[in-house]
Amino acid sequence: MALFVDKVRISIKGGAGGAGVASFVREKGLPRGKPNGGSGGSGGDVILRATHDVASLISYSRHPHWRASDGTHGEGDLRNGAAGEDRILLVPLGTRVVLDDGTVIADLVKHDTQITLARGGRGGRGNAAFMTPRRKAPSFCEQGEYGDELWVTLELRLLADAALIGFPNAGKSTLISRVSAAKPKIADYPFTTLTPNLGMVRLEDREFLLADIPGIIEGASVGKGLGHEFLRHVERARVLVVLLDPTPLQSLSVGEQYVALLRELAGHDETLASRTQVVVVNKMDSVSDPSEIEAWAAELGIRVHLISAIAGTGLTELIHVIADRVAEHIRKVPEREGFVLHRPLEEGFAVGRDENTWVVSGKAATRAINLSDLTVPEAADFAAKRLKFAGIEDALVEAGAVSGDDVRIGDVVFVFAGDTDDVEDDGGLLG
Ligand SMILES: Nc1nc2c(ncn2[C@@H]2O[C@H](COP(=O)(O)OP(=O)(O)OP(=O)(O)O)[C@@H](O)[C@H]2O)c(=O)[nH]1
Ligand SMILES: [Mg+2]
Repeated sequence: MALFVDKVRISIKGGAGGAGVASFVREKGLPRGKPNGGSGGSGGDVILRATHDVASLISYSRHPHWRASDGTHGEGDLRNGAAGEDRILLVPLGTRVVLDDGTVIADLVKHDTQITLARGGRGGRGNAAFMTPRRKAPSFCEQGEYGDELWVTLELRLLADAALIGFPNAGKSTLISRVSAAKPKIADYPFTTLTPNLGMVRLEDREFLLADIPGIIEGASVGKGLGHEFLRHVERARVLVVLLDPTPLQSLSVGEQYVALLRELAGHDETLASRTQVVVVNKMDSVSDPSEIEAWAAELGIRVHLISAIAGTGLTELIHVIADRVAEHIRKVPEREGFVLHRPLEEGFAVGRDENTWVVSGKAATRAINLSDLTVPEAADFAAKRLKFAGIEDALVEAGAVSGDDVRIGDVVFVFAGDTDDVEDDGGLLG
């Protein structure tokens, strides 16, 4: 049996940027020539891309950890490192991306739409990049940045054109096996179908994608049976095919089944109650007196299709009717909408307090001190300038930091030197 996986939580990580390098041209007679350290390559991104070539999320349940490759380090002679390769994760159409706080950041319903989930780190610059008229021989360089790291949940909602809705045993799987190439398990006990089956129905020049989902029972919308878990696959179906069973296998009459099924659909999602319906009574081969069913159908006032999935009666007409309803819906709602939230880059910084230490977090802050060796005075001066330039020094003063306080940024702790007007002359705020 093919496994159907429609929800997985995965860990993703962008590649780390390569480090820059500090090196110098070797010239005869000179201790140090011009700086020629190259920059590191950026890390690869982790990208999620929807495609109709993939049917389930199963590969992700087997391998929950995905990362893009790292950039390589810069080298002397102005050679820059190579960028890390992006990692592209293919997912089925209808995949949503949910953050741990419940935010849905993407709903990929179209072929080839994608979202960058984790950005790779920037490569560090080599010392050649820090050369200025005043700083002719910088001896420091930058480290590479780490890539973004996060967990997301991928949730699949099938994009079937029509979905079969019915109580367990109604004959949903039998029907899909008769009208498509799908080969689901069929048996005379409830909950034979545990995961959705998809089948492409083709007749003459028409085709539509039909889904057979596990049987729904009363209370499904509040978590009873298997139905609830799979009701979300019904949400996007253009047409609901309500399949009723007139045999004593069911404790409810077809009329009662119909009312109960609609109640469960509405309980799950109100818009489902008004979705286009095709109402079908199956197993007519085992009904000796159809008059009761016909009377109910007349009372209902909508067309009810009487079929036998096993005997094959009424199936051609039913397929045409479903195809008509699907086509009507496509004319009204041509393409189902998806979206990708463009999350702003977290470039800013924030000042907080941890016991007796000021803590500055955020990319702007870690970038400012992302240098190869902060014990080198030249690098420390440079970092101090960057902190001042990024407004971090002012923010610390505003928050109440005074000279002598400990400040932590990333892994580095230093002593705050107060509001410095000219960081270059007084040694900077890195103590
Ligand atoms: N007499 C008769 N029996 C049928 C017909 N269609 C299905 N059945 C029988 O009904 C029983 C249930 O059929 P399934 O197709 O497994 O039903 P289902 O709706 O998929 O059931 P679940 O997967 O449990 O929800 C099986 O014993 C079928 O052989 C029909 O047209 N006539
Ligand atoms: Mg079934």
